[in-house]
Amino acid sequence: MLTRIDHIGIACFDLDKTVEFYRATYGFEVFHSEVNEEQGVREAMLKINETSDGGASYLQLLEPTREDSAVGKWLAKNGEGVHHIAFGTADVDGASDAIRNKGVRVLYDEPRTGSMGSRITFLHPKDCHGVLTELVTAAPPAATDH
Ligand code: V0V
Ligand code: CO
Repeated sequence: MLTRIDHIGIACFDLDKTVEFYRATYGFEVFHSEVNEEQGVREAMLKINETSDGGASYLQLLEPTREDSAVGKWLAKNGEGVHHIAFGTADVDGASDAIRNKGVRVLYDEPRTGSMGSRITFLHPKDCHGVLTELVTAAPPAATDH
């Protein structure tokens, strides 16, 4: 059902400085960047590796675009660090329903738009042993415009 780590979401105060740290320290380059106004983030995706199901794994660096966003609130409380993990699945709708039926709170009734045209939803961290957990179905290759 869940076939890879799609990404690890890392909250930061200054996206450009954090991108530069990952480039200078590890040699990771920005694969894609965008602003997601609905989620209140400016983000950069650094591709780490391809995966056997045709997808890939990324680091997702996140800077809030407003203080009252999920990442803005989290940063004010915790400072910079790992904000969420995201599992990749071919079927985010089916995975959401299956996990909801196990009694875990799925935050959205329907998946919303994520990075690179993906469809995403989140599981409540209080139901996941303290880990904000995202489920992602990547856009079909032709729909990815980066
Ligand atoms: C909050 N809590 C967390 C947490 N955020 N625990 C672990 N990891 C996190 N990231 C805890 C917090 O410490 C509180 O625990 C409790 O949950 C309630 O938190 P709160 O500060 O009162 O905040 P809420 O309830 O207003 O919001 C928390 C939720 C919110 C998880 C509901 O952050 C949310 O809707 N997140 C989903 C959307 C999101 O994160 N978007 C940004 C990434 P105590 O103190 O009560 O014990 S966008 C993205 O990933 C994209 C676009 C993509 O991948 O493509
Ligand atoms: Co994410």
